[in-house]
Amino acid sequence: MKLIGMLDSPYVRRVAICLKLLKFDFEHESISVFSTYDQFAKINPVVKAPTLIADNGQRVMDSSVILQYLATLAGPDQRLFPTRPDDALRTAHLNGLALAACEKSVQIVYERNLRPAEKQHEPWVDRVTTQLLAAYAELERDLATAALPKEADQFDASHVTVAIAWHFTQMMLPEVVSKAAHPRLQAFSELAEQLPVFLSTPAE
Ligand SMILES: N[C@@H](CCC(=O)N[C@@H](CS)C(=O)NCC(=O)O)C(=O)O
Repeated sequence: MKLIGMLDSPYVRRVAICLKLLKFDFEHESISVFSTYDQFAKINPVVKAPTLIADNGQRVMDSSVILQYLATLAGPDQRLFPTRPDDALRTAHLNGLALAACEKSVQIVYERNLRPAEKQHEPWVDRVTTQLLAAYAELERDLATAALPKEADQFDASHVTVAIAWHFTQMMLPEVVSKAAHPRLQAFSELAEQLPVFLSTPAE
C-alpha cells in the first residue's frame, strides 16, 4: 500500500499512525496538494490528501473512508473501531468532534493563507471559529467523563484523531484555541506525542 500526502495534514497523519497501529507495511510519498499540485494530480486527479493506493492500484480518498477500509482489511482483530455498542458510540462521538475540529481549523488556515487579505470574510471566520471552539469545548467535557488511554496499544481511531486534531490546531492556530482552557486535551496530546508511533510520524 502507498499513502500519498504530507504529514502536516491532520488527515494524512491520522491515516499514517493508524496504518502503523495496525502494523501494515506501507510506503509514504510526501507530496503536497499545493506546492506539488501537478505531481499530486498525476496520482489522483481529485488532488485530495490523504490518498491511499491499495495493493491492486485502486485509489481511495478521505481519511475516514480509508480507515474503514483498513479496519476491514485487518480483520476481526482490528482495533480502530470498537464493536461493543457503548465503546463504538464513544469512539464515534470523539471521532466526529475531532474531525469537525480538524475541518474548522483547516478552513481558518485556508481562509488566512490562501485568500488575499482583501477577500477574507470575517463573518465566515467568526462562524468557523465558534464551531471550532464548540467542538473543543465538548471534547474537553467528554475527556472529564472518562480518561483516554495512555498506551498506544489501547488507542483506537478516535484517540489518534483527538490527539492529532489538537496538535494540528495548536501548531496552526495557537492564538485561537487556548491550551489553558483545555487542560485535559493538552495533557492527552502531550502524552500521545511522546509515544513512539507519534514520534515516528511527525507533523512538522
Ligand atoms: N474529509 C477529508 C478531508 C481531507 C482534506 O481536506 N485534505 C486537505 C489537506 S489537509 C486537502 O486535500 N486539501 C486540498 C483540497 O481540498 O483541495 C478527509 O478526512 O480525508
